[in-house]
Amino acid sequence: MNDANDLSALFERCGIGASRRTGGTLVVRSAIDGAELARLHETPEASMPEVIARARAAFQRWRDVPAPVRGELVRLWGEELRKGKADIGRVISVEVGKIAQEGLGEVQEGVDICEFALGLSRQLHGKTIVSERPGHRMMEQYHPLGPVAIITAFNFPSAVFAWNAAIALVCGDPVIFKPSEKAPLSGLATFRALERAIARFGDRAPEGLAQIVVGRAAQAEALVDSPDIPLVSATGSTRMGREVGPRVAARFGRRILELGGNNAMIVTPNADIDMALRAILFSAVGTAGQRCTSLRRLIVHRSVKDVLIPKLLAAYESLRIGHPLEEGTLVGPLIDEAAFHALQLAVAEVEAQGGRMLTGGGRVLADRFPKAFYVRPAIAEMPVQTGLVRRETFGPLLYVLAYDDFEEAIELHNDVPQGLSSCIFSNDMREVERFISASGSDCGMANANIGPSGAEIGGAFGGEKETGGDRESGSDAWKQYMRRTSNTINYSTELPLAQGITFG
Ligand code: UN1
Repeated sequence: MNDANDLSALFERCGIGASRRTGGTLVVRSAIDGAELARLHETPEASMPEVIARARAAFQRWRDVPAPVRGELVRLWGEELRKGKADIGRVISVEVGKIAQEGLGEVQEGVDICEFALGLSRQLHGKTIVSERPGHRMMEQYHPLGPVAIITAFNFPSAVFAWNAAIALVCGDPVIFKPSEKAPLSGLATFRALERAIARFGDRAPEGLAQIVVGRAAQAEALVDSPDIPLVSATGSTRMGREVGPRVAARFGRRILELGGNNAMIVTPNADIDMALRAILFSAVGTAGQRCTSLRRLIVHRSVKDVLIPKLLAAYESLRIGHPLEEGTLVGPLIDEAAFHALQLAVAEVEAQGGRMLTGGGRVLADRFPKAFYVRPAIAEMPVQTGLVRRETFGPLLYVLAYDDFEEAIELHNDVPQGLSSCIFSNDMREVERFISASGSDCGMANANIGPSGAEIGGAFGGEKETGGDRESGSDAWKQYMRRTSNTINYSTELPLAQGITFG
C-alpha cells in the first residue's frame, strides 16, 4: 500500500517529486509506519527578506487587479484541487496518517473555500452611510491589505492553507505559506495545485503572488517579525500563539490566531442517545483525536450516563484501528512519538487526579509498525474537572464528567481556558436555545445535535479565550484580510463642518 513505486508516482502526479529529491535537512516521515518520505531543502533564513520583498512587489500589482478577476484565479485553484482530490488526499493520508475518507474530506474543504471565495470576489462590499451634512455622502470601502503569512499545523496541512489563501487572494493579498515541518508534503501538494492554477491564469498574476517556505521555527519567525507582512494567520498550539501574538502586536501587525480547543458535548436527559453516540465517535476518535475541534469532554446528565457509557464503550471496542488506507479503518496513527508520550502522560495522570480509565490509552500494532504510534482511543471518567481535564491533550482521550443540574453543566462547560467548539444534544428547545445564548456556551462555535468537529467552511471558524479570539474561513472573516477606509464625499457647493462647528 505504501509501495515505493506507487509513492513516487503519486508524488510526481502532485508535482512534488522534485522537491522530495532535493536532499535537504528536513526529514519527513510517514505517520503510518515512520518510513522516510523525503529530505526537503529548507528555505535559508538568509533568503527570507527576498521572499518578503517579492511578496511586497507582487502586492503593488495584485491590489489593482479587479476582485472578480482575482476570483477567477481561485476558481482555477478549486478546479485543480478537484482534479487532484484523490492524489492530494492520499498524500495527506500517507504523511499524517488520516484515513482515506478524511484525507479526501480535507481536500474537499479546499475546493469548498475556493468556491466560497469566488462568490466573495463579487461581494467585497462596504456600507453607504447617511451624512449629517447636506450634500454629503459617506461610505466605506475595503481595500487589499498586503502580504499575508499563513503558518499552519500538521493536522490540517492542506485545508487550513486553502481557507486562508483563497480568501487572501481574492482580497488582493499575496500569500507566503509556511507549512508545518511535520507535514510539508501535503502543504506542497496543495501549493502546487495553486501554482498550476496561477500558470493557467497567466501573466495577470504577478511573480511572487504565492510563495512557500519550507522550514521550522526560524522561517516562521522571520514572517512573524516582518513589518512588511501586515497579517499573520497562525494555526497551532496555545504555546505557539503566546509567542506569535505579542510579537506581531509589538510591530502593530494583525494576527489571526486559531489555537487550542477543549471542546465539550453536553448530553441532557432529553437527548437522542443514538445520535449523540454517533457524534461522539466521529468527533472524539476521528483523525485520532487530533483535530483542534476534537471532542475532549463529555458532560453527561447522571441519569443518562449509565445508558450512554456502556453503549459508548461497546462502540469503542469495535473501532478498527490500523493502517489508515486499509478499508474499514476508522482510527489511524498519532502524528509521532512526541504525541504518543503526551497522551501517555495524560493517561498516567488520570488516576492521580481521582479519575478512572474506562478503556484504551495504550499503544497497539507496535509489532506491525514499530516506528509508528497507534493507540487504542481512551475514555476516562473524572469526578471533577481537574487540571488535567482543563488542559488540551492532542489525541484520542475523552473525559466523562457527570452533572445533575443544567446550570452546573453550563458552568462546567465554560470552566476551561480554551473556547473553540462546543455542542449540546437535547430535544428540549429551552436547553438548546439556552446553550447557544449569551449565557450559554462561551465558545466560538456552539452546535446543537451535531458534534463539535467537522465545521463547514461557510461559517466563521475560531474561538475565544486561549483559542485566540480570531476567526477565519467563512462569513465576514474576509474583512480581516483587507483594510477598511471610510470616505466622505461632498457633492454640494458649501463646506459645512461636522459637529456643527463654525470656523472663521
Ligand atoms: C483544525 O483542526 O485545525 O471543523 C481545523 C473541523 C475541520 C477543521 C479543523 N473543518 O473539524
